[in-house]
Amino acid sequence: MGQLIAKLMGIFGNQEHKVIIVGLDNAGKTTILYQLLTNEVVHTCPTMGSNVEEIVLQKTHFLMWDIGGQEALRSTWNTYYSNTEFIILVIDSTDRDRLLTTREELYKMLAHEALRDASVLIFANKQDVKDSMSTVEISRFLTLSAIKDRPWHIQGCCALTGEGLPAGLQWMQSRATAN
Ligand SMILES: Nc1nc2c(ncn2[C@@H]2O[C@H](COP(=O)(O)OP(=O)(O)OP(=O)(O)O)[C@@H](O)[C@H]2O)c(=O)[nH]1
Ligand SMILES: [Mg+2]
Repeated sequence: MGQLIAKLMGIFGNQEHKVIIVGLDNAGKTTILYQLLTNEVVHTCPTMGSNVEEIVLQKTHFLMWDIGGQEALRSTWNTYYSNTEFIILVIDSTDRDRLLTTREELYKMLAHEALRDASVLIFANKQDVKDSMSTVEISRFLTLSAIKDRPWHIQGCCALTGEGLPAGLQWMQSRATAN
């Protein structure tokens, strides 16, 4: 019965897709979440726990969990993993020094059993800043082309203006309805 309801909800587009927004502190995760929700820049403080909001695009419902990225909080990310369909990895494209740390966090997540079926959207944020790393540069460093076991997509964006965010959301929406 539960499965039938889930299927019918899927047909009518009301199924909720769980998304986790992860990435190092200061990457812009919370700014992205509220830019997507309100089309405005909100004043943020470092997230200590998480924020959760529902975002609907063309009848596709995403339940978005924005999780604090400070080092001490990263070990708690796995408590959010169950039933996750999409990982949004947010990268501060100006933060060359910590791209290696981001890479390590990415591959740790990809190896986690609970995220085995999750697709990955990478937002290369802060593209408005001069000399920020391009999506090509980031893709190479993260060796994204080696990820063969799941769909992934990288999108440059600026959370302050919202540029690039709809395109990323659109990619998730097309993946969500393809399944
Ligand atoms: N220039 C620029 N600044 C941005 C952009 N996105 C976010 N910021 C700024 O980056 C800072 C951190 O943004 P947050 O959204 O709080 O970062 P976070 O990833 O949620 O950080 P934690 O909650 O600590 O994990 C804020 O001062 C934002 O205004 C962007 O696209 N460009
Ligand atoms: Mg935050």
